[in-house]
Amino acid sequence: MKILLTGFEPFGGESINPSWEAVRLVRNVPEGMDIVRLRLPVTFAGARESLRAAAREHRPDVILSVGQAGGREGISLERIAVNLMDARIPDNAGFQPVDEPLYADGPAAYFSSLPLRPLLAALQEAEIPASISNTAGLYVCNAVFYEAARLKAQGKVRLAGFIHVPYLPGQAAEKDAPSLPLDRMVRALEIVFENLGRKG
Ligand code: PCA
Repeated sequence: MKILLTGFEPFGGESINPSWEAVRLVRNVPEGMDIVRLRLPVTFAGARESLRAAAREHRPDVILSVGQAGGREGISLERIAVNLMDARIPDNAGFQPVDEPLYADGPAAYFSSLPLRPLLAALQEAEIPASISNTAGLYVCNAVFYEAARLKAQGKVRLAGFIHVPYLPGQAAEKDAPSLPLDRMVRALEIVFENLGRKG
């Protein structure tokens, strides 16, 4: 089974993005899983295009994308990708869309095709703070999630999902924000891979 696993470059004044740090450190995956890692830019156009190009090139069975959601407490298993861009801050290319659809002809939203409940149970079993989230925001992460879900809807991949991770302790220190150590994030991703075959 081939997995396209994506993380993001830093944005919003940060010098690190925990999503990419976790993605690059994932090691212990089930036998037969082949992981292709991709670091996406935090730009609406660039991230969407890179994801589509990587899907064309590698033909993955599964697309799992990971992003930073500063301020959140634990791992967020995202449930819904919305057909809208509404940016509170400009992306890394200076683009700041307000209330623009991703696809004029696309459905309002797609659901994650990951087995969210079993994944949540497995994360809780491992004592990793986690929850199912009903919004991935309307920024670049949501746009990437929508692209992946669209590929799934078109039958080009079997599963498409998105996970947000909190700040790392070093990022959170000055902000009085919650955080999660990197090794817990890496383990969370490994647990997701171990449980991908479960029925949601
Ligand atoms: N988080 C942003 C974009 C990149 C990232 O890591 C988001 O939640 O949209």
